[in-house]
Amino acid sequence: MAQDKFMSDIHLEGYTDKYEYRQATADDSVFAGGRDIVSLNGEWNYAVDQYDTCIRQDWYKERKTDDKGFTLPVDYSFDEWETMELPCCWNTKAKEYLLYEGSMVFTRKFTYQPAYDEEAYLRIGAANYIMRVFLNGEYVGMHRGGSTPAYFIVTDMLKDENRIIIQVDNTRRPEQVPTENTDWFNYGGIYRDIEIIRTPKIHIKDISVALVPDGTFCSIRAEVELSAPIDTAAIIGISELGIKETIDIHSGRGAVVIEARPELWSPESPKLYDVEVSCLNDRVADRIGFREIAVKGREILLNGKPVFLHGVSCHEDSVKNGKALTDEERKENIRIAKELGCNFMRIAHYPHHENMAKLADEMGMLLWEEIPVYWAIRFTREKTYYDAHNQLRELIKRDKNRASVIIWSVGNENVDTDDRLSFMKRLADCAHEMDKTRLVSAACLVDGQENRIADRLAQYLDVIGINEYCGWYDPDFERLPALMKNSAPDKPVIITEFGADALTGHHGAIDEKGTEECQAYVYERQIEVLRDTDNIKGMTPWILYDFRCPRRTSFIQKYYNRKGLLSEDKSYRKPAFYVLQKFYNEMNENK
Ligand code: GCB
Repeated sequence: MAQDKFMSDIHLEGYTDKYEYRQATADDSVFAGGRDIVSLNGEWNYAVDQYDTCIRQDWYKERKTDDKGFTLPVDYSFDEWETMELPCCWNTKAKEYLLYEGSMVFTRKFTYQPAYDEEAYLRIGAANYIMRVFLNGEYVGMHRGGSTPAYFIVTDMLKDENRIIIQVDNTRRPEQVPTENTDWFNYGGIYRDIEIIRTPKIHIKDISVALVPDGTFCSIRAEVELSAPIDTAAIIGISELGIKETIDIHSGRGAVVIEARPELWSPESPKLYDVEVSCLNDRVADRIGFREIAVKGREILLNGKPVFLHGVSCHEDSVKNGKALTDEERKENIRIAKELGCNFMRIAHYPHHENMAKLADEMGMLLWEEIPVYWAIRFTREKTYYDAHNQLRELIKRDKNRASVIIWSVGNENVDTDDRLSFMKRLADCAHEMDKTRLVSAACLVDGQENRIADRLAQYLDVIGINEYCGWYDPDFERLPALMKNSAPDKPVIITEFGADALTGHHGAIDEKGTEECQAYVYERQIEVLRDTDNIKGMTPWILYDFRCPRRTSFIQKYYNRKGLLSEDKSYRKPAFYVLQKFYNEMNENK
């Protein structure tokens, strides 16, 4: 028997198939605000598991003896493994892990006091890209997608003393979202919080609270979803507005529209209200801002007034912490963007930590959030669509109560083929259907032949994002005014990218690529054209600071994309920073 098992472990090709079921999706999430939470962050034992032996041999079963009771050899020793402080990206923890791609196995023990009549959700904020979770000798489930949270109900598996094992696999694969080829670093690890969310058995599963987007700013809509299809009532309270309303719940769902005149949220005045929802013996809370974002003709309207989005793009990247930024680093990014004169950030190219939107709510910064439908996705593969669709839904569910988030982006720079069009139209439709309080966009390519904005996806978007690199990949500057002249989109356009590489301290002539002077010159020329183009309603130049990038190997780049306005450690502002700052300041003064 043991011998048979050994043979199947080493010969089985489809060893991952047995873990394809119980995939956590957006439908499994639970609203976490204001709840009792047990953190599992901290020291975990770990091992690099390059050959996936953990899942080939089902280590989680901790099989110690064979059928006859003889002791079996094992290939792991969980509690003697080295430890790593989670959450983190393993790449930044030791030199030998910097370029490691593959599987790592993490495990720890923890105590827990199960309560009567409770539900316990294990939430993992993000693990890149596939994770498989095991608890107390059982398979819990798996999750796909490297930047959105996974939720698993573990109520019946929890004991006083527990052993959890999480296998994380960050192998790049062409069928994933993103694919194996991106212009950013493929960090690995469990790099966002690991926690158990405790709720009553019947509980509030989700709440959505927002200003009714009808241009009158005088009502708030609250929607509640329960974990069970029962008839009951919930109560929403916003004490600062004197609101305490009953929400009738039928078959586990209910909504109410409440007359209210909240102070409107904006980057200049980021007013937030404490909101509470209770139902039966459950209660959740959030801090929510009320604002309206809309498009009228070629204008973007914030709270009914035209707004120009002075923005900048930003990756989730840090020299020290990879994608596992600290809140202090996130605040610093927002602070620097503000110093630049920004009211808007494009947080590219995947969902960043949810605290980014929470901090943007508090500090007053509009956000563009994106899913990693990036470059050459397998647009014909239905399972790939399902993955992208689920990541989009997980993101919208996670951040839908954040006033700062005004745009969902369904992708970046995908060639305009029929297959791509139908894939991304479905995503845009999904975002529109799930959320009536935000705009939907994508960062599109220019039609290079015709030098026109002509992406067919634009008809399904509220705002057109355009990446153009005149003065850089497209060295002829004259193509930029021509592009603007050739295009007459009937919607607002945001230039979601332009830019140029510059290595800190590298000087030369304006036409010498990679110098600070060349980058500043590209910014000057771009601004000259864009400032006078009527339907450009925003821009998010590429990018706030240099970020790690394995594709970039020149002596200027040294494995970094150098299009940052600041150096990778943010200690140095390149001259282009001041060029953009001057332009934004002028615009802000002339408002
Ligand atoms: C782009 C991509 C972005 C790259 C950038 C570049 O168009 O959207 O991910 O990093 O260009 O630097 O080439």
